[in-house]
Amino acid sequence: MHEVRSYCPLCISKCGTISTVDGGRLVEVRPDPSHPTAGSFCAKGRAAPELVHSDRRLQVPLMRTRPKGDADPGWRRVSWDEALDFTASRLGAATEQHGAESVVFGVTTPSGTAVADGFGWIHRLAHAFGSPNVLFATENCNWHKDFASALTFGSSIGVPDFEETGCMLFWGFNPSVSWPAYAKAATRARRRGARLIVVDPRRAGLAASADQWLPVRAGTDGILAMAIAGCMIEHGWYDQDFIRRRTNGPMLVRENAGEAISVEASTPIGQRRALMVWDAQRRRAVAYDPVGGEYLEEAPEEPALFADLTLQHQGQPVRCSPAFQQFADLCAQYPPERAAAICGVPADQILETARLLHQAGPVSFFHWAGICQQADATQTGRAISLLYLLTGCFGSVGGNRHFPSAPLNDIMGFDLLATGCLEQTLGWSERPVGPPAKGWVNSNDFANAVLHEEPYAVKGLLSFGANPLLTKPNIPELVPALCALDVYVHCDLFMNPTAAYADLVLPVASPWEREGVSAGVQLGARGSAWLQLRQAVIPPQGESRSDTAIVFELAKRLGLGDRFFDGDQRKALRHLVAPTGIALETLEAHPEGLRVDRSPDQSDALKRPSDAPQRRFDLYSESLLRAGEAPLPRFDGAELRLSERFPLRLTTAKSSFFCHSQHHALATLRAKSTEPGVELHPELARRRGIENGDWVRIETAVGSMRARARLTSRISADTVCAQYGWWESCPALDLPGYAIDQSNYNRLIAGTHADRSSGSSAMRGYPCSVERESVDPAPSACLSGETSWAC
Ligand SMILES: Nc1nc2c(c(=O)[nH]1)N[C@H]1C(S)=C(S)[C@@H](COP(=O)(O)OP(=O)(O)OC[C@H]3O[C@@H](n4cnc5c(=O)[nH]c(N)nc54)[C@H](O)[C@@H]3O)O[C@H]1N2
Ligand SMILES: Nc1nc2c(c(=O)[nH]1)N[C@H]1C(S)=C(S)[C@@H](COP(=O)(O)OP(=O)(O)OC[C@H]3O[C@@H](n4cnc5c(=O)[nH]c(N)nc54)[C@H](O)[C@@H]3O)O[C@H]1N2
Ligand code: SF4
Ligand SMILES: [Mo]
Repeated sequence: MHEVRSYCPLCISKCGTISTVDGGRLVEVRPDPSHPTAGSFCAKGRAAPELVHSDRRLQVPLMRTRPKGDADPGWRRVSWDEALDFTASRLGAATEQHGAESVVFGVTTPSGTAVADGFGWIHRLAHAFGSPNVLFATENCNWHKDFASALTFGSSIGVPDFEETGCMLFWGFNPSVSWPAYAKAATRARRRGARLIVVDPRRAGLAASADQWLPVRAGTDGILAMAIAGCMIEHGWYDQDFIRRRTNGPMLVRENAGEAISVEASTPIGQRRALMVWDAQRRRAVAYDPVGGEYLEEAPEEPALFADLTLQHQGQPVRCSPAFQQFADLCAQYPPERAAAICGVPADQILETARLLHQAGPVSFFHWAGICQQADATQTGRAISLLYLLTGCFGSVGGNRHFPSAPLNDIMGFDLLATGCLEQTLGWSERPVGPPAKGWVNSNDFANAVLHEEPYAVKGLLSFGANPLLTKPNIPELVPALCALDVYVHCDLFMNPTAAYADLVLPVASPWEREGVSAGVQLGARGSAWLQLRQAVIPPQGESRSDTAIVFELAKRLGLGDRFFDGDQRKALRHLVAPTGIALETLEAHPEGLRVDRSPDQSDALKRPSDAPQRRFDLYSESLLRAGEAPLPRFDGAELRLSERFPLRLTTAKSSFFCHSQHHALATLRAKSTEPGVELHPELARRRGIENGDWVRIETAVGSMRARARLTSRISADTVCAQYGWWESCPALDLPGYAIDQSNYNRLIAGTHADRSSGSSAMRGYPCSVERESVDPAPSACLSGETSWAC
């Protein structure tokens, strides 16, 4: 029996752990209090031995022998050689006939699985292969906090400086469930007096003791953010100096958020496009060079934030005003009372929240999936970001910051794509500033390309995890698309309803059977600089192999070995950590991790606009304007409308005991949450004749699901919060599974209701109805879930 210090890789929290191994078996995983995650932990981490030694683990490669859609796929055990040869030759054939982009590579989420270990290599394989297309749930997951935030900040939203913050704003983010290390850090901040504001239709987690819990009606967040921002502006509760100096708020823009007024000007390094700012004292417009970050004539003492102007521009009179004023005007459309009627948050709370943000700083903030799954996700994220700009705290002590992390080599392999190839990504032409800009494809575009060859044919899918039939909204198109593929290879620890459509399923080693590198846990200076090599503590179960090993083997067979260190994973690992200056052997000798502080010249801080003094934050987004979107947040009717038939707002949230559609077969976890549940307010339930524990049917215009009613007054009265991800049975507890059209939340959502700029689907705020089921759903053949896959 021995113990190994490590971290749990099952979710974003990456809690420090100590694993106990006995006779080749993982017997216990417990928290490591000395790790930067400070002893955070959860039931899933504790259940890791059950996951690792589950008798449902895939043990050998399985080849389909019967047609897709047949209830019995007729899985045949094949050797790895046969499996890898099959994969390489079928992917090769698709490329020969239809081009490399006809093969899509899939990947599950690194925030809710351990696929982070292979994430970079999987992308590298796609790119070396010549396909830009990676099917990845980013648009509903991390896009808006990590990438769409660049539309405002030029970077991700960064991390809250928990140690110094005066006030935390959590918007559609419940770390008590989704990121225990953050919940712990936030709780510590609370103990030393930091204030907390939570915007969530449910009073979940830390919201229970927040200074302000804003019970927003699901899907109406953008308007709420504008209303709070409006109060701050009206009362002067914002950092005017920051807006003047650090944002493009003073830039003059044609009225109604048209183009910025620009002129060609000569700068120290040549002719460049300059923007104009109004100097109120001298009553004249002054040119400003946005690239150089300086005024091209005498800088105004106080650049105007408000001014209604008519300027002569290119010989024409042009009506314009500072971008900030136009933002203020848009906010003023939502005075607290009006916003209260739309969002369900009382007007006095909107005002109090504005006051708190002004008085209790420095303010830090975080938003996540509550925002990322809305029909207006990009504009909503922008509205929250602009509200945050008003506090003036981005990048400063106690605000949101980018702490340096250990530098790793970039292995994603974008440089391997031929010129023009990335632009071929499915969805690029519709969403040039969205996930396709990084090669990430959503399930709508994937299904469309398979079924209709638009914009070109897709014939192959090689997926590393993921279960889109339970996690994506367009199941009616996805099922036929999966059936229509020439080749679908799925690599996973477990069989799942999506993998059941594969031609070949490959067994993946669990994270306790393989290595992984973590470059930081996004917690303060110490946590961000924490570099840790997670070592395998037991051998791969059965014939399973790590994702990375599968990638490296396939690369060799595809003739791409030279891009993958000729299959030498150890060399690859050395390459990955080389920029840290720390030898692999040193990392191995420190399984608990070590802090890697970078000298300033190593720091990539200057690459981050938030830290580069000359770069201004984009209060007004020219990138969105160029992409045909609103450069200042607007919410003109894109939100989903309620109706008499569907008068309630449907939403969803993560479970403490499961990640998405995983883990439901693990007895200790399933025992804590036995059936798909739906949270309802008692008042709403009473009106519908629903009692606690009743089965209810939730219905939308496109589908329905069954769930068990859980009455709670900790939810906004007309929001319905149902669980997702239910399919798997748990024989150990004699609990059933569910067919994909039975208790599948995502059957309730139309794939077409999506954010224009990111493609995020409207899984939050969807119009629905709820009725009591007259009869309890009897266990039926299809309740076995796992075996009834029909095409
Ligand atoms: N236990 C567990 N942890 C996980 C995961 C998991 O599946 N299980 N998944 C990981 C992944 S991939 C992700 S992306 C993160 C996500 O982490 P979070 O964003 O924290 O997760 P969610 O629970 O989806 O959403 C957060 C909150 O948004 C609220 N919400 C719902 N609708 C709305 C709305 O319309 N507006 C607002 N303002 N709030 C709303 C929900 O009630 C919920 O409390 O969690 C990661 N961690
Ligand atoms: N209704 C609703 N739908 C949602 C969400 C929601 O909040 N509500 N959240 C969305 C979000 S934020 C996300 S990120 C997506 C997630 O969507 P998916 O990526 O489809 O996630 P999972 O359902 O967790 O499926 C993960 C699969 O990958 C496998 N797996 C786990 N670890 C590994 C590994 O290391 N390697 C390999 N090869 N496989 C592995 C698991 O066994 C499982 O089969 O779901 C989205 N869907
Ligand atoms: S929160 Fe749970 S699942 Fe996530 S890393 Fe920590 S122990 Fe693992
Ligand atoms: Mo996610």
